[in-house]
Amino acid sequence: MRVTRASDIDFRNNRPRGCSRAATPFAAALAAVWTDIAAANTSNGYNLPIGVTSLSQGMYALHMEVFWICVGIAIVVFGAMIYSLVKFRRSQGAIPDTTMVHSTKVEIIWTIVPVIILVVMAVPAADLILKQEDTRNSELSIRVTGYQWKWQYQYMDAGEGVDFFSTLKQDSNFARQLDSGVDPFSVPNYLLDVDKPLVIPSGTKVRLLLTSMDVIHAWWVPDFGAKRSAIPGFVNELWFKVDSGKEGIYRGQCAALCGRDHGFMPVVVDVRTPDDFKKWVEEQKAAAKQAAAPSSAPPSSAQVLN
Ligand SMILES: [Cu+2]
Repeated sequence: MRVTRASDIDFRNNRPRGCSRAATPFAAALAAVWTDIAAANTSNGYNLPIGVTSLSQGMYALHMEVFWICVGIAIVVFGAMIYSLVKFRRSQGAIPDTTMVHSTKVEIIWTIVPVIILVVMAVPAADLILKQEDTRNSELSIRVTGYQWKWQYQYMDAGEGVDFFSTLKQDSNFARQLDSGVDPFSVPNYLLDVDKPLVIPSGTKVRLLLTSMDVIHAWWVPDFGAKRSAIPGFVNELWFKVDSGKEGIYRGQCAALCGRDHGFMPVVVDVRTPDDFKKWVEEQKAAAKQAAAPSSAPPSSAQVLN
């Protein structure tokens, strides 16, 4: 089946590109949404992202399962309702049945059926929640601290000693200023880019320990199915394991209204292969060592005079 993408739709005319017949905007939009749902296409914002971790894929599967149950319920309920409205209308000579005021059989059925539906939804949901909370056997821990309005990443385990802040990238920060004169559409990844992203290895169970130094923030990357509050005085845990072969840049945002610049503290994660990650850690440690080492250069004349 051909997958419809956002780029395939001519938004000015609200119909698929190359469509010679003038379809109504609503019908075209509905057709596009339906095609995307059927093809599990999540690239255009109509649906949840499937993501790159087992948790995000589990969330997507659960979401679709509940969605189809809702579609089934809607068809049965609205079908019965519309059929009854049409078939038993007064103009057709329908006579109301005023004798049936109670039916134990019907009451048992409409109690048991919803209970079964709820259990069918609750079992996989509980299973997924238990998986989300299971941070055992993580291979890399990173302490994440929220500040108004930036993130600090402090590595433990294999990355012990690596410690840096991640703030909004300069071009986005400049463009967002009042009367900057910069068209935000000209800035790549406007408000979704940082000076120094969090770097993690693929195929590795990464555990984040989240806290905050001021107000409540929330660390959120939709493609990881990962979102948790960073609360002052508490340490919350969160884990994800990005599938091998899914290396790349993933973006998210602070998801708790945390003050004036809440919209300006994005999250960017650079997922690398374990070998590339090891190299990156070594580079960071070498750079930190160099920065901390006392200068071996002879003092300048100005320093001597002082
Ligand atoms: Cu925040």
